[in-house]
Amino acid sequence: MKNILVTGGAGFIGSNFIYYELEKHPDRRIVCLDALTYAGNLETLEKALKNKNFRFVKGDITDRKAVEALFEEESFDAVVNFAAESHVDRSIDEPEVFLKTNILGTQVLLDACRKRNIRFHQVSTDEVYGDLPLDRPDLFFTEETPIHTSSPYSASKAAADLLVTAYFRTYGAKVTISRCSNNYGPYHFPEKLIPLIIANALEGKELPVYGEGKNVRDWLYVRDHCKAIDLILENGRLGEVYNIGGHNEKTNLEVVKTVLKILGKSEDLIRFVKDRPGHDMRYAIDPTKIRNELGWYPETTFEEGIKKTTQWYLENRSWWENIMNGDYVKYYEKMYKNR
Ligand code: NAD
Ligand code: TDX
Repeated sequence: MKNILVTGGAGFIGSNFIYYELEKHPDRRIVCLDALTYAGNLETLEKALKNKNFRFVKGDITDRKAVEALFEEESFDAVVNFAAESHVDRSIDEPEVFLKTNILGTQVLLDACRKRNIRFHQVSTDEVYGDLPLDRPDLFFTEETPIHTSSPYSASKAAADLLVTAYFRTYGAKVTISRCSNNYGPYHFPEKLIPLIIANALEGKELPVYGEGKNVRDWLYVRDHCKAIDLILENGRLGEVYNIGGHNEKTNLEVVKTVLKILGKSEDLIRFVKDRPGHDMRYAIDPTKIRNELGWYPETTFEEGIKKTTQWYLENRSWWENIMNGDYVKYYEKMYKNR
């Protein structure tokens, strides 16, 4: 595969994937299409923009004309779709844009791919399976677990997944889907739990923990997710779903306390606040299929990954401060004003 379109590459996981690909496949060209919504940050791609094998295009995946024009201009071998509205709390307040981007945007990309017989990979989430009870630690999500969504976010992701498999069955589109558990690592937008806790703790601000902090998430270091997608793109079976997760289950309170310990900050900063409506209790992935079929395994334990991540936020303070103070939105203008 020589030329890959990565949508949503100015966000958290997409940008990590771009860096992974540029490093792992130096002969590969990566084009990033990103609308630069509040969650997109071109500063994240600063190093990639210096690489001759990388091109950034500002554009919306729901804009059929713009997407078609890009596909006519470029000759893609594959598309990896990260572009999405991704924050559950925002989906509860304003669901509509989630339906538009996550479902209709996926359809636009699927149409562009199936017309040209281009390989398409959909980056989905374990949240499409709903949640598991806390008192059944023996239960895990497999690829056969029924779709059972809780939030407008997860419902929109599930709808997109169903569309992807429908395009496989009806049109023979060359598709795969991955469903990963919670990621953490560099370039994670500080509205999500881990980066929010690190940033707030460093600024001596309160740390909001929803409910009693007993909800469990299955954390995966972002680079391990990128490695899995790369493997699926190379060797995944068409029409298949692959679950991705590394058996790193932690309660939210455990995560918050771990971060505080690494930073040497006091637990007095913790504030228990009103719970998220419909809050999923526990996510836990069974990754047997991807391990057996593609030889994937996670390389970073939670203990190592959370230390590396905290260190990254300490060393890249201006990256998240620019987000907190809103300056990051000026980066695109600055970069492109003379072009
Ligand atoms: P993110 O919110 O950090 O990034 C999303 C990116 O998509 C941003 O750069 C944004 O500008 C872009 N975007 C949004 N709407 C767009 C549109 N209409 N057209 C073009 N670009 C648009 O998200 P993330 O955490 O990196 O998640 C990436 C993908 O991975 C999502 O599809 C998400 O559902 C999935 N996922 C995330 C996690 C996680 O823990 N973060 C876990 C599993 C799956
Ligand atoms: O301030 C907070 N306090 C808190 O207790 C925030 C932002 C979150 N939480 C809790 C809610 C969750 O139980 O922490 C947990 C993690 O929350 P988020 O970081 O918002 O992630 P989550 O809702 O689990 O969803 C994430 O993982 C799956 C991503 O945002 C999704 O895009 C992905 O699909």
